[in-house]
Parts: sequence; structure tokens; C-alpha cells
Amino acid sequence: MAYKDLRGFVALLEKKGLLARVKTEVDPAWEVNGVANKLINVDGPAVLFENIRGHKVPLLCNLIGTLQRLALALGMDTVDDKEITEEWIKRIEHPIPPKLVKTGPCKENILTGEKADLNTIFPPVKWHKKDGAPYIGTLGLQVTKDPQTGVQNTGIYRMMYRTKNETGMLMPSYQHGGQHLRKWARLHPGKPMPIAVAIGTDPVYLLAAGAKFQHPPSEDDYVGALRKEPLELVKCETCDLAVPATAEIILEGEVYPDELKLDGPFGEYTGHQGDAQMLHVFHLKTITHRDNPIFLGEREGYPSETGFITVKGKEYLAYSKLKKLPGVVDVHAPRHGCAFKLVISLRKLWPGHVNEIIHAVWGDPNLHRFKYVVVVDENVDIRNPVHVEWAVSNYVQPDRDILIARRSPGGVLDVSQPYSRRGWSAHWGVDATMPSEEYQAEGTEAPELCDDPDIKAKVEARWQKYGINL
Ligand SMILES: Cc1cc2nc3c(=O)[nH]c(=O)nc-3n(C[C@H](O)[C@H](O)[C@H](O)COP(=O)(O)O)c2cc1C
Ligand SMILES: [Mn+2]
Repeated sequence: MAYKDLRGFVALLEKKGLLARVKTEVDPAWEVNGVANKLINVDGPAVLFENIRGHKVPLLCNLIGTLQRLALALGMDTVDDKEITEEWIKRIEHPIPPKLVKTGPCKENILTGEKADLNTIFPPVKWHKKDGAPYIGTLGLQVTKDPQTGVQNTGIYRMMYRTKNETGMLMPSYQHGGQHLRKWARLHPGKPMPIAVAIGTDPVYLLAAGAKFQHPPSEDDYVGALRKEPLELVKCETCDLAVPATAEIILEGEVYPDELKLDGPFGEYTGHQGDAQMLHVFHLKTITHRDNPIFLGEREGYPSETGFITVKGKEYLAYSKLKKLPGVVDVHAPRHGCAFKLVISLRKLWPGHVNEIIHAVWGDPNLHRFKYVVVVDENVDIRNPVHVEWAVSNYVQPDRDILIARRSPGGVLDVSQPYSRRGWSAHWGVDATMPSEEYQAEGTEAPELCDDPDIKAKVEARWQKYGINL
């Protein structure tokens, strides 16, 4: 890999002209919010705010704000979405266990007791005007350990700043960390579960934290697969967890399964201001950090980096699982679908095949929150939303082609449900394939497409001769 850690990646981006340094003083109360929002909307560069009013630590934003930077993080020089997907799938087939090293740059400073103060490392950014408080964890990566199997997990669960050593944490039970907390509560009643939070890691580790994987092995092993070399981990100071050795900042602390406090509101990745809700509480014990640390954060909303970090990460799992099923040609979770929408292109092989594929998504505990599944024929480019819409508009008879599954699992941030119903959702599947069986049943053939592939190819070959500049 062309870089080792976050700093190496920042240097790579700078060399390619994909990093902006903002040297003028910016106000953490509103200005980071505004600049980060503009940059994601115009496919702008990553940005390092070097002069945040009242704070010494610089803040890096919009790091994975384009497909190009997602590819660069994986060591690829392309913007071909499908190529990136297939490379990811190929690499994660060969997990590489992490290497435990004695120490690393993340231990250059160790702050314990009174010195363990979040204000020393966090420029207090108000990511959205109506947020209840600055959120220290937007791209904080939570490391937990399965209390039964001992396998580590890394996810991204947001954290609201509460006091110098206390934050909120949104860790619902459908996430692997939330599952660990449930198991912990059963096995160690009344005791807090250790959690470490890594901020500013190698971006491959960040992508793995935002993605979904089958466990075992751990995200650590999948990072090894994606980097094609073992991830270096160091032991925490206060607990039996291992964290990336080159991380900018590590927070070590614990969460009590039964302790909930009011958290929020917060501007969510779907583009809506969320409500205040009762969430878990993280108690900080120790901070370790590199010399001159860089703080990493993301302005959530729509669009946001979450579209590359988490939506793509879920697409990759769906792609690898569904591509193994007969007839599946391509699988895509568009950014605009906010991890609710999955589009599949299929070569139909038997009557009912489309419904079977839709149920395969809803029947999988790691994919079942795709509440909107669209299936199209193999000739439709599912990475082009206009083509998908063309298929839906042309081929769907709603009373025949829409499948509804009631009382299915739903996301806690799904604004289509009022607050009291969050966590539950109906799911809908749309069969937007040409209804060839219907035509066959009445003894006719379905209409063919009128494009002529042979003429297309011949014209391409002679294109220069026409003198038309496109
Ligand atoms: C910026 C950002 C913030 C996120 N915040 C949360 C969160 O607060 N709670 C949550 O459950 N998921 C959140 N996610 C999504 C999860 O990290 C993602 O679903 C991941 O797959 C969880 O993996 P896990 O089950 O291994 O923990 C966030 C993702 C990103 C990119
Ligand atoms: Mn996981």
C-alpha cells in the first residue's frame, strides 16, 4: 500500500491535489459545518482546518468524500464503481490476522486521571446548527470484544460530548458492538463493558469499521485482507482490547449496559435533524495520542461521507453474498438510498426467481435492513439510477410486481416511521424485470429492445470518419 497511516494518506492526497489546507481561523460553532457541507456537495477536496478558533488540534474532514478517494484509500487509481466493488470482494476472501506489536505512535502521549480530558484533543465542532452539543465521535471507531468468542469488532457509533470524560454513544442492538453489550450484560451483570475508540486511523481501518462483515474473523483480519498485509495493533492501557498502533488518538473507557441518558438532537446521515433520545454513555478512563494529533470528523447529512463509508460497505457484503446465487449479475446500493435501497440485476431462470432473490436479502440478518429492493433485467445498468427508473416505469404493474413484507426489522434513524415505531419496518420489493412469463402465458413473446448491438459496434468502429466532435 502506498501509505501506512492517516498522515501518509493525507500526504498522498496532497500530492495529487486532493487536499485543501484552510489556514484562516474558522469558528467551530458554524463554519466547519458550512464548509464541509459545501465540499461534499461539489465533490470537493478533503480539507484540513489548521486554525480552529480556541483550539490547537487541526481537524480533517471530507476525507472519503468522493469515489476517487475511496479507491485511493484501497490503493486503487480508478473511479469505476464496479471495479472497486469486485476488488474489495476479491481481497476480503483472504483475511490476514493482525500483528500485535509492543508499542506504536498512538502511545506517544498517555493521559490518565485528571489529564484524561476530551477538551485536549477535540475541537468542539457543532456539525449542525440544531445539534444538542458538539459531537466528538462522528468518525470515532469503537472497538469491542465478543464476551463469548473473544473476537474483536470495530464499528462506528456516534458520540455526543457531555463532559470532559463522558460522552453519549448510539450503539443499537442490531450492530455488532450492540450485540456485544447485550451478551456482556448477561455474562457480567452490573459491570461496565470496556470500549476503545480510535480516531484518525489508516483509512482502510475506517472503511472496515463502517462496512458490515461476517464474523469471525474480526474487522482487524479484514483490514489485513484489504491492505494485503497485517494490521499492526497495540494493547490498550486499561483493558484487554487491541487498537491500531498508528492511530492519531485512542480513547479508552467503558459503557454500562443499563445506563442511558438523553442524547441529541443530531443531524443524521439521512439528511434529517434527529430527535433527542435515551442513549448509552461512554465513560473515559485514558487518552493516548500521537504527538501533534490530527482530529478526524465527518459532517453527517445527505449527501455525506457515510454514502461511501457505510452504504458502500453494506453493498460489498450484499454483492459478495448475492453474487453466489444463481442468475445474479450485479448488486448495487446507491448512495441516495441511504442504505435502505438495494438494486439487483438478474438473469431470470425460473418462475418466482425474482421473489426468491428479494427474500434472500430480507432473510439474511446482515442484509435485512435493505427495506427497498429493486430487481431489474441483466441489460439494465444498475449503477445508473435513471436506467433503473426507466425499468421501473416501464415494467411494473404495482398490484402484481410489488412484494410487501410486514413487521420486518427497521433502522432507528428511518424517518418514514414515527419515533414510537422505530426499529420495525415493512419492506417492499419491486420486480422491475420485463414480465416475460406473463407474455408467454398468453402464448406471445415479450417485446424486444429495439437497440441494435451490431450496428452500435459498427458505428463505434467508424466513429472518427464522421467528423462529429462530442
Ligand atoms: C459517520 C458515521 C456515523 C455512524 N454512526 C452510527 C451510529 O451512531 N450508530 C450506528 O449504529 N451506526 C452508525 N454508523 C453505521 C455503522 O458504523 C455501520 O452500520 C457498521 O456496519 C456497523 O458495523 P458493526 O455491526 O460491525 O458494528 C455510522 C457510520 C458512519 C460512517
Ligand atoms: Mn462487525
